[in-house]
Amino acid sequence: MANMQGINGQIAILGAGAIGQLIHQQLATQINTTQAALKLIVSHERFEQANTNQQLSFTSLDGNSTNYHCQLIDIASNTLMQELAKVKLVIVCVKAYQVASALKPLLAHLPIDSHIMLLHNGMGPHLEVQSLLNSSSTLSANIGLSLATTSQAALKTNAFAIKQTGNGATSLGLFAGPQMDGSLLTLVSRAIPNLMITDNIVTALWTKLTINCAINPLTAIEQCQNGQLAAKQYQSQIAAIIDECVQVARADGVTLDAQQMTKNVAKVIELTAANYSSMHQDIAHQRQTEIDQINGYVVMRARSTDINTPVNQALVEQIHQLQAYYNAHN
Ligand code: KPL
Repeated sequence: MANMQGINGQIAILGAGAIGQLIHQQLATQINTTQAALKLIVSHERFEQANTNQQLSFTSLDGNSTNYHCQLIDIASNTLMQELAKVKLVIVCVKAYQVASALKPLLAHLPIDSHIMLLHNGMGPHLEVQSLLNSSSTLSANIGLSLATTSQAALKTNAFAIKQTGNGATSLGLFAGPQMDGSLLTLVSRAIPNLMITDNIVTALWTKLTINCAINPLTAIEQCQNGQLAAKQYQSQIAAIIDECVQVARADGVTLDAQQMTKNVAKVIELTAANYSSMHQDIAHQRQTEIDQINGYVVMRARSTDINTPVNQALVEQIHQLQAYYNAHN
């Protein structure tokens, strides 16, 4: 258990989705919770569903379930500002399209020596948050920004219960501003299994983005598990998606090897064969997807270059059409 005397401040996780709850559980096992150092900031609707003494339920990969206490904070509560004044690290685990709007109202209340860590699928919100930090006030400009990407996976079985479904690696690195406090970084490294600290987090994000570009929209459109993409019929489309990603990444200053990326995508398809991708699940449940922060990010970054991205563009359009269809029928 980490020595909380050495940790000057508190950790707040923003977002109680599957990954938010997973990271909460992993940190909770490292922190002496009687010192109330770990909080979970949730939407007002989610808070209303909770008890004053809410328990979270966690089922591990080997099927063992545990319940543990969690201190919830309502994002719309009057006490939020006082709570934020004590926070030294905010781990943002909301959907990619919610990151900037969820963080914006919190920024002015965070201490100047605090740190933000983004952990979500896709890319783009890091640029929005960086510009929010630079434009909001001189104080916010001192807040450090780290980015993380994870191959861990979890499924929400109800509002306050998750089941872990995958235990891959997580990469974490500083993107802008001062580095995270050393004791917090040690705690996060101990809590999250297979965590790699990298000084090139943007390359790690582009690598994961390319994997998501190849797998997520195709599984959503074909309504299939990840494993079905191993079939021969998808290989030329997957190769074309990867090729466009590699070209745009290069224009962004990131070198990815197309052959290696093809192997990585095939490996993830194999390792997660029985899983339904997050975009498949979003489409199946008629929710907003992260398409604009996945293939849409590649298309957007290509616009200022002479690189064409017709394959990623077509996937963005197909997913937009599916979303528009159910939005119009709900
Ligand atoms: O990250 C994923 C997702 O579903 O969003 C992959 C790697 C495709 C695993 O399902």
